[in-house]
Amino acid sequence: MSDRATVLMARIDELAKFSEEPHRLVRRSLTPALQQANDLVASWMLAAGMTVRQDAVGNLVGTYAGVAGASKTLILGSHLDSVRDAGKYDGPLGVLAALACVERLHEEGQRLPFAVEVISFVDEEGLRFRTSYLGSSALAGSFNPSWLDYQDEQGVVLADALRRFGGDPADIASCRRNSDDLLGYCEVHIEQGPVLEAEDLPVGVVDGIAGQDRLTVEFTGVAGHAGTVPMARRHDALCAAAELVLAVERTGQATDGLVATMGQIAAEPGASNVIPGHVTLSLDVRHRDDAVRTRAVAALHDEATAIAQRRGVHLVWTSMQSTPAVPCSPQLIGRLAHAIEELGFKVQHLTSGAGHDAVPMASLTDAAMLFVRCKGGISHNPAESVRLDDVNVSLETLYRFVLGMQRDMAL
Ligand code: HGY
Ligand code: MN
Ligand code: MN
Repeated sequence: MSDRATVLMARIDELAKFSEEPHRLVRRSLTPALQQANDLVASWMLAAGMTVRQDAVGNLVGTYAGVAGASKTLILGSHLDSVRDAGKYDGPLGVLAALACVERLHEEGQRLPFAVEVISFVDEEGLRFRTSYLGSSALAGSFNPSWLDYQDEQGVVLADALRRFGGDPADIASCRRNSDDLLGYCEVHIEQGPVLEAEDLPVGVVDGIAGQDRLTVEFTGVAGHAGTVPMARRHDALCAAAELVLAVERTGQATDGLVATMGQIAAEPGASNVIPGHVTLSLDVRHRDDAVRTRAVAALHDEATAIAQRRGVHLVWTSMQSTPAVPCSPQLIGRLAHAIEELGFKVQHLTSGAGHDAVPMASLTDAAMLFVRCKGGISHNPAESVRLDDVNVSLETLYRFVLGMQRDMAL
């Protein structure tokens, strides 16, 4: 067992201390907590012989130069932002695995015929502004300028948060990368599912990533006195929302391979003796087949419209972001599979229901993901955990994958 895995696990614990809340891990994008995490990772990058910068959209970018004249770059990375009450491996495992790979190259005095970049993308989860992939979208050229006007729960506008973070909303175009300059992108990530544990395998290769729609749904009814408005005369926005939540669950259950979730809800004015006049919900719909997902979203919109009409409330249905399902690169999948076989493990292929920065990156360059077994498949939960020996296998796999890129370039 290399002590790189042990070092990585200790670093995971150090990063987990950077949170916006004292008793649970919440590290939203463009916050001081994320800056602290970026600064610590940047110090490790510098010690590994990398140059370090934060780009205009807030991505942390470490570069390990190739041999003189190297013109291409292999990007490795993941994200350091988190969901609310998060586990500590979702994202940081990938950033630190990429860093460990470069540290090994540096310690062995290796320079490759290409540069290796380690990127911690600024907002993969989308917790703060409800749009995921802000950082990787900027690299891919798919950053939507309208996102700059999005506000967080405290009313902070994304553009202002970005400026405070040291970014430059007017210069996001400078983050865009040229596909011709890239060899590919590879991300190590916890599986966040049960397959590797069921197969008793440490790692697996991702064939494709499901598409997802993220929406905001608002019902506006009539606030009123809980003690005086007769039930038959109410336009209760929360009851309308409750009907939709169960309709979303029914649609997910009835459609093979579809997952649909309403994870956030806010009822206003939020008093026990006031009939809720306004409710805002989030809606997250995913499937590996874009047509199935699109049909499901349309059907749920129809259902929400019917509920609103029946209850005499007003509906606002807003798509925040829609990202297609993406296949991973067969070539890079093959390289990851080869590295796994060299280590003596069966190659397990997986589809990812979770979204990742590899989604926008797949529109820019060949993209691949290596999944690492996680206990019970649990994620987006403080109980998230991985085994040291599995982390060790992932580091060895990634290192062999990177050297394999060199070998193939020499051919
Ligand atoms: O929501 C997701 O799939 C990822 O965790 N951002
Ligand atoms: Mn993640
Ligand atoms: Mn996540």
